Amino acid sequence: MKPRVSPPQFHGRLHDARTATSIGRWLGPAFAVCFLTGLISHFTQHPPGWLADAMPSRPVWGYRLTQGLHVASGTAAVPLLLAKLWTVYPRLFARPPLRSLRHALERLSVAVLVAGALFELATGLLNTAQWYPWPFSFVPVHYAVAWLVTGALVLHVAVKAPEIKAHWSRRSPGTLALPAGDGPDRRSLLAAVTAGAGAVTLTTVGQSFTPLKDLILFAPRDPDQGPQSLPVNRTAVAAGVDRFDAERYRLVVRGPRPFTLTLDELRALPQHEAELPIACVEGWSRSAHWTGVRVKDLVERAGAPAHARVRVVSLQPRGGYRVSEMGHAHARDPLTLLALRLNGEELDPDHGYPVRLIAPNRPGVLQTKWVGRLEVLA
Ligand SMILES: Nc1nc2c(c(=O)[nH]1)N[C@H]1C(S)=C(S)[C@@H](COP(=O)(O)O)O[C@H]1N2
Ligand SMILES: [Mo]
Repeated sequence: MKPRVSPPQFHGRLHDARTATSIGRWLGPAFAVCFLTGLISHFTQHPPGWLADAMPSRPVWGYRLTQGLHVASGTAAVPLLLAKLWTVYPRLFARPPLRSLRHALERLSVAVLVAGALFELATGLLNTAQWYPWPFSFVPVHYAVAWLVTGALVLHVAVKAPEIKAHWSRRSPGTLALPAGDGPDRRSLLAAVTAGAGAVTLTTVGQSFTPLKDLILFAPRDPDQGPQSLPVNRTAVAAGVDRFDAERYRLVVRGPRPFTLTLDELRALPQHEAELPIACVEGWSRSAHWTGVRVKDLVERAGAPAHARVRVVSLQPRGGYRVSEMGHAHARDPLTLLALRLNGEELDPDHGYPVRLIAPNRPGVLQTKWVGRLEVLA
């Protein structure tokens, strides 16, 4: 390719379309996986009406896998994106800056792509660290910008298709014409980028893929840390439910045949066990052993029709996660429990004492703690 855009200060042979394509080979799929798993997460948490009734409760590990992939692909994309930006940054100084309307539009779309991609990776990464140093609400903004980035990315790939095609295969005709030494340089750069992406993945993915948890170096969460070997996002004190009176506690079940249960009555009901993960949207996940009452038994006793949705309301006075809803697949799944015990002990206050919801294939944000009420929805 003719170096049409590089002013003389950029001699680097690696600032070229071939290197950009080689990195894009990985960066593109990382963004695609991140976007698709992000969509899954979004629609799991905010399903439109028709979808709410269709959300499957199996496989048990479904959300853990997709959210683990979301955070892992986003994390791996950080070194890939930085390398890609390094490769193409001389184009920032292209002269003349705008050659035509088409060129102007192309530059604008790349600007949107770069700004949006940096924004998504930065906010996502800070979110995994539970740090929200911005004045807007993370979820809707992260979601909206994801569409912007994906649109700009599709446009970018379409515009660059001829160059991508020319450089995609490992031995394109151009290779032989390159100056000696270029091949090894490029290979070294790509090896370093691959090693960087691999290293950040291996040292963080253990936060959700627990077989690799001993390799965790940079992950904000150690899945072992926390009461009863399970991490906590919001503690009982932070949620304002720490002054709890077991004598006065009642589980209220609303439905065609409403009833209430004391804590002792809950304990006296048939208890069931389930091995289920908490899969937090922030990227950590941990499996645990839960014991409790089946939600199915409670809603059937309340006279719920087979396809009824169920709302779970916490004792927590305020906060975004005090209420969650589930479709009939979750409500009727034998593994969906109002758990009273965790790993063989009564729930720790921070895990939702006296009862918390635990259901298969469900994001952590919807595993409501300190449950005070179940409502069968018409
Ligand atoms: N009432 C209530 N339930 C809640 C939350 C909350 O803030 N309030 N946080 C949710 C989030 S984000 C997660 S990841 C899980 C964490 O459960 P754990 O603290 O027992 O691990 O609880 C969920 N249940
Ligand atoms: Mo979470």
